[in-house]
Amino acid sequence: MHPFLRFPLAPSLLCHQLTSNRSSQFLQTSFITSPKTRSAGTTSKGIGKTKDMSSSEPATKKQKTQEYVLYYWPGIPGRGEYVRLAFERSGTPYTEFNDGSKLLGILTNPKKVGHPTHFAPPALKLPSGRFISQTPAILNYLAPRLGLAGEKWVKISEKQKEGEKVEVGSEEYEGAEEERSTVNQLVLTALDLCNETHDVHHPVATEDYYEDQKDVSLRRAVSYRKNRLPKFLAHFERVLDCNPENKNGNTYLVGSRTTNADLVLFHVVSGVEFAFPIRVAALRKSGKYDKVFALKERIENEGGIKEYIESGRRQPFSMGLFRHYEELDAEE
Ligand SMILES: N[C@@H](CCC(=O)N[C@@H](CS)C(=O)NCC(=O)O)C(=O)O
Repeated sequence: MHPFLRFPLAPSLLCHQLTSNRSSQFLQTSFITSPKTRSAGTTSKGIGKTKDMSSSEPATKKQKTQEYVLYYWPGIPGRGEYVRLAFERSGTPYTEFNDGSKLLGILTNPKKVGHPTHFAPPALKLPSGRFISQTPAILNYLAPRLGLAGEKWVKISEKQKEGEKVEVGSEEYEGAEEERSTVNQLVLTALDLCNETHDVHHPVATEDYYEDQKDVSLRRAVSYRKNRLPKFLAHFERVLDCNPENKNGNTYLVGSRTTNADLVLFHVVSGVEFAFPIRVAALRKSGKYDKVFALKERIENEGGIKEYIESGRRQPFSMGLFRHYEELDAEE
């Protein structure tokens, strides 16, 4: 039976995890029968209020909220996780709307979200009521506001707090924008790796089952393991290596502080390690990508992220973007 017909209540594509894998019945069931809301719990920083939004109607575009609301599917970290990490690292309050039965209906309805409507989650509702979708667009918006766009934007924000103006077009402003664009560039490359990792298990059609494209998937996995994954890791290793601020052993992709680029790479490498544990162990052992793995370990232990992981609120990888299929993994 066509996957869409099996889940008439479900939107056509749920990050490809709900409709495209025969072995993810638990996700399918939980989506249809009990749409859950995952709201961030309380942490030591007091972020992520435990507001249950599952039964409440989402605010419309005209209603202003006090805080950011992340609209994303329930049950998987997915691409929503990249947005969560930015909030968690910076200690920024946010809540989530995770009612899978309403999500696409809201995001595609101009009466709910205004212009433009949205293709797919994640989407972020800003305190103004405006919605933004596309993971990198959301991150690029948040970066200067959350101190994750690099040192130069942090300095500007500090000045602004003191009431000092930094003019658009000034050397300082342009320098900060350039740095922010560099962060965005690296975010996009890390997300390319995320997308390619996903495409290994869905190389033909996102709406079809993995089992129905397994032959191509097995071929794609060889190329991914041998060529693509090492190429991406080598790229990031080089970036870490040539950052002059890393001379003392630091592992920042940009400058000398954590940016969205570090957070996204951290999550992608974690996901790749979940999906391809044997291959990643071999790549680790090669010693060629030590800085990339050191970055991952650094972020795991950084303020905000450490507490987030320890809180148990960080959802485990399962059958979302990053999936583990034994037959796709090998040492080389
Ligand atoms: N490029 C978009 C991709 C968004 C996306 O693929 N979202 C998934 C969930 S992670 C989805 O629900 N897709 C539905 C679809 O592609 O129809 C982004 O980075 O946000």
